Amino acid sequence: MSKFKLTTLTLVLAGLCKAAGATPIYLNHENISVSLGSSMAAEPFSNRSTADSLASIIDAPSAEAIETHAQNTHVWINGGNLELDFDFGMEYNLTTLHFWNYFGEGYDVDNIDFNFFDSAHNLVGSLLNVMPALGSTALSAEDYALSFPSNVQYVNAVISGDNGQVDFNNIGFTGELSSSVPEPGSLALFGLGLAGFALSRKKKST
Ligand SMILES: [Ca+2]
Ligand SMILES: [Ca+2]
Repeated sequence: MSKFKLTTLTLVLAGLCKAAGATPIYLNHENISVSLGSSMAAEPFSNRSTADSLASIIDAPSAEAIETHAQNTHVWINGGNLELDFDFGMEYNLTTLHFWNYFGEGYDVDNIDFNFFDSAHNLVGSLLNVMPALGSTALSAEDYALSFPSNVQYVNAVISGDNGQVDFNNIGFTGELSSSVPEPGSLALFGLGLAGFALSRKKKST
């Protein structure tokens, strides 16, 4: 095999692996879970059960989703902070954080401290003193670019309001899987590429 062909094949392979690993994924109830942090009482929410409230935090279908503020879409703490622990199930290289805040100063979230951990629970990054903008009645997310690198499986968030009120609709994350496992589609493409490569070799040798 010539040096040129080997280089071409290596480039194709690298491209395929990169494409498979670099697909941005929106993380919500379909692929992550969220629970109350260790500082919380069992049923801290004023409007609904903990189970219903936690489900509502990660139920946005996409980062661009618009959600109307209603009893069954938002969460509310009256007189205290909300601490949450997110578990992604595996490590992601996060790129963006999305937050759907309440629309009035009397109940909205005024500060959030995020800490990010890898699968071994080592701290890999922080986003502290996030002061989200007010939402609107038909809420879209405010996006925060995350500059630290990678390998996040767990996120701890402490969410508070200046007046002891915490009210918001959703938290979401966008990231790429940290370990780039080639997907079946990419493997098939690679197989086709190999076949094509073998064919071209055969053609040229005759
Ligand atoms: Ca919601
Ligand atoms: Ca406020």
